Amino acid sequence: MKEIALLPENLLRMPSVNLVNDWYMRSFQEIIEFEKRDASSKTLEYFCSSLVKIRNRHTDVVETMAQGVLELKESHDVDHHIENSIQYFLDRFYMSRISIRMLINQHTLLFGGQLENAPGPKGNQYIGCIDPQCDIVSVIKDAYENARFLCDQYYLDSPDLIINESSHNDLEPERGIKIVYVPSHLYHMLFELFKNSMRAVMEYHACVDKYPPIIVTVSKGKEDICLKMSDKGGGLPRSTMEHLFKYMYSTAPQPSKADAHTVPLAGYGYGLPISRLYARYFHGDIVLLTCEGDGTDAVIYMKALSNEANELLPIFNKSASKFYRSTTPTGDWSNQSIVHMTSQRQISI
Ligand code: W6P
Repeated sequence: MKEIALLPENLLRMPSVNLVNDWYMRSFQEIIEFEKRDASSKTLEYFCSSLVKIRNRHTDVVETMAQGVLELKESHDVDHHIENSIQYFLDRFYMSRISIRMLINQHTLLFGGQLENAPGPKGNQYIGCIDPQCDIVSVIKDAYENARFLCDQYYLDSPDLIINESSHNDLEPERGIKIVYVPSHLYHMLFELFKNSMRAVMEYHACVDKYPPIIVTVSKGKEDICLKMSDKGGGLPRSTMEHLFKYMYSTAPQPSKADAHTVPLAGYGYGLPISRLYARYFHGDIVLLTCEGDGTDAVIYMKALSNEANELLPIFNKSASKFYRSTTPTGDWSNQSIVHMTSQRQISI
């Protein structure tokens, strides 16, 4: 909330941004109420139902902030500095939202008494929304099938999927790579990448009715688990690549929810930048490599060792607030090692 207050003034005045700010104010007030209470079972029950209410209140935060950015673009000139501030803010804001929603999900699943930590589909013992034995290939197939359904509806056909598994660790079996992960996060990233790849393949090969398959290679090394999705969708010019993860660039009027089913693969939206945040949240990443005239490789990196896959969180401090006045990269993430990758200068507080 302190960081929202540092946003460019023009953006702060937009009605949608105000609405989001009000949601946060109300939720914060509701949460600090619990400071006064004792830890009776009645309080715990009420705490759970408050969390559910807060989660529902904040369901449309991403769309509403996007609307706010759109309102700004339509009413004001947006210079580089403002665009930078918005990119910086939204990355941190959505990352913070991912982590808070993860905590709310954990709490309500573990203490809400709905599921009683029931075994997952294959008898797996989920811990809240974490699957300690997340089967990567089945998440890939699930995301592919659902993206293909949309692709078939829109283009009346879809590219096939080929999955290759390879393990560079001789001690590991070649098939069935498992990982401690939140399957819904992995699904979100894969679904987004599949939609982009499918659209590219269908548009690029529109004249011939034979479509090259999308090939996903899953590999496990000592440090990383890598999921490489290769399409032959003709790629993109290198100059457009840098924009794919930008919120300002991706902000176009969204199709209304009512026509969502008629334009299923439309627009990049916020899908790519938010997918990359999901990957980075557990110290992974998403990287795109494109060859114009051929196709695109998208790689999801995940940490192979679960003890390295802890949360990466934005923190609010003097360095963070400085950013909104200068565009110098500053050390304002909870994990300092990320600073080495993003800037030469490291500023400590
Ligand atoms: C494209 C553009 C793109 C973005 C993200 C993932 C895959 C692809 N393929 O042509």
